[in-house]
Amino acid sequence: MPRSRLEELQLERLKWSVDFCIRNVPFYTKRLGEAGVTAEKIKSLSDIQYIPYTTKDDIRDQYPFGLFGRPRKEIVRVHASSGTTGKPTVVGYTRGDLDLWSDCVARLCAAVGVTDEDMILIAFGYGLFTGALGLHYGLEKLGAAIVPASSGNTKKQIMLLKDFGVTRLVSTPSYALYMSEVAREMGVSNDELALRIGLFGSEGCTEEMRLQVEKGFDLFATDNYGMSELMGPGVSGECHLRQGLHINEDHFLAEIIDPTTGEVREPGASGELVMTTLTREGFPMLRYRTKDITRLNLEPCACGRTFARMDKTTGRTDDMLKIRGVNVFPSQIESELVSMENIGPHYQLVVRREGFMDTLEVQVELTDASLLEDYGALERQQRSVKANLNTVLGIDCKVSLIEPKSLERFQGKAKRIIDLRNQKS
Ligand code: DLL
Repeated sequence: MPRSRLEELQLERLKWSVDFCIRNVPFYTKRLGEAGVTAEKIKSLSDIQYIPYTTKDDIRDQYPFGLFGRPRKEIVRVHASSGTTGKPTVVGYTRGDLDLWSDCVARLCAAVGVTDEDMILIAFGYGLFTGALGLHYGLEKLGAAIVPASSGNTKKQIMLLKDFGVTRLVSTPSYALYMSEVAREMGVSNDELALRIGLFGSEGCTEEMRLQVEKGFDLFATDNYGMSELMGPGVSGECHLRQGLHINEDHFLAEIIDPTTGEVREPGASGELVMTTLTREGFPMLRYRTKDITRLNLEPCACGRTFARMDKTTGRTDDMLKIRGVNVFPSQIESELVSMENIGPHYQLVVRREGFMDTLEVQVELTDASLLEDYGALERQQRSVKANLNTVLGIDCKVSLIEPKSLERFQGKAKRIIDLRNQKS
């Protein structure tokens, strides 16, 4: 669809969504009433700027079902995102929403070449998390054979990959990395597996880390983005060319804003992604602040798709560490660590408060334990990691090189930051 036609469709759907929210969600009736916004007043896509943002706090305040757009009778599924503190974010789906969700996911999976010939193992945890069931129904729509393994019991997963001739793997990139480690420990080589493509997502992964994941299983790794508040997976994903993640723009309207001032930025500028759902009924969202940092590219992709593409996210606004006044994104550290020799892709960041100063300790595994016996070599390695990080981050940090396989492995989203700043010592 040419962009001009797509934008007409988005405008039509934006008016529908605004009207739907005003009529069905008391929170929006009040919010939009106060802002003086009605569907009739929206004449162009840029008029979206008059709609106030919706935030995670707004969702929390309406816990559990206050933002649902349809009565309970019409809700046929509920999911929730875990959230590290407090109550989860609960989202609802009508039958129509589920149908559109599987369309959105199927579309993105087809874009990386999934067909009905594929045998696909889903190693996302089945449950309230949207990842597993979202991919499940999307892939089923394409006619692929699904192995709903869920996460955990990694040895069994490897056995299934091998015995079933699984061709595609669905998981977080960090779990795929761990699975490949376990496969080696079990003596299973990549030649014994039929894995060709990994459909990864749900967490950040730098290009450097992606290379490690690809090496682990000798496959082609693609990235999928989404969030429970908007639907789950199926919001955007890479095609086989991997030149950005195609946003399903007929269902979502994307904007980029300055995370500090809230001002809308021009396409091409980096900032916080704000999303509006255009077709959802169970849980419609107007201008939801995702906290994810990315950039939009409106140029058509060489694959022929005309939807805007977003860059792989570089982090979340709330992931950013402020160490002695300097902003540090974990992804910067990951890029640096993973591209250095002798140290492994597994790392952890520990932030502490010592006196009035914040300190950062970077713990990273050595790839080869024998280095631990050569004190001189170990010290040289440590100095070079420290110097590299210092140059990239502009702050001094402590570097601890540790034994291979000593850091925690993850079966879902990796948790690499340990922030001890608010703990009493
Ligand atoms: O993680 C939905 C999902 C499942 C997407 C499976 C893709 C595949 P939540 O648990 O609500 O939903 O977490 C959403 O995870 O705001 C991002 O910060 C992060 N995230 C999701 N996908 C990516 C990605 C699912 N590809 C939050 N790259 C989002 C970086 C991602 N971060």
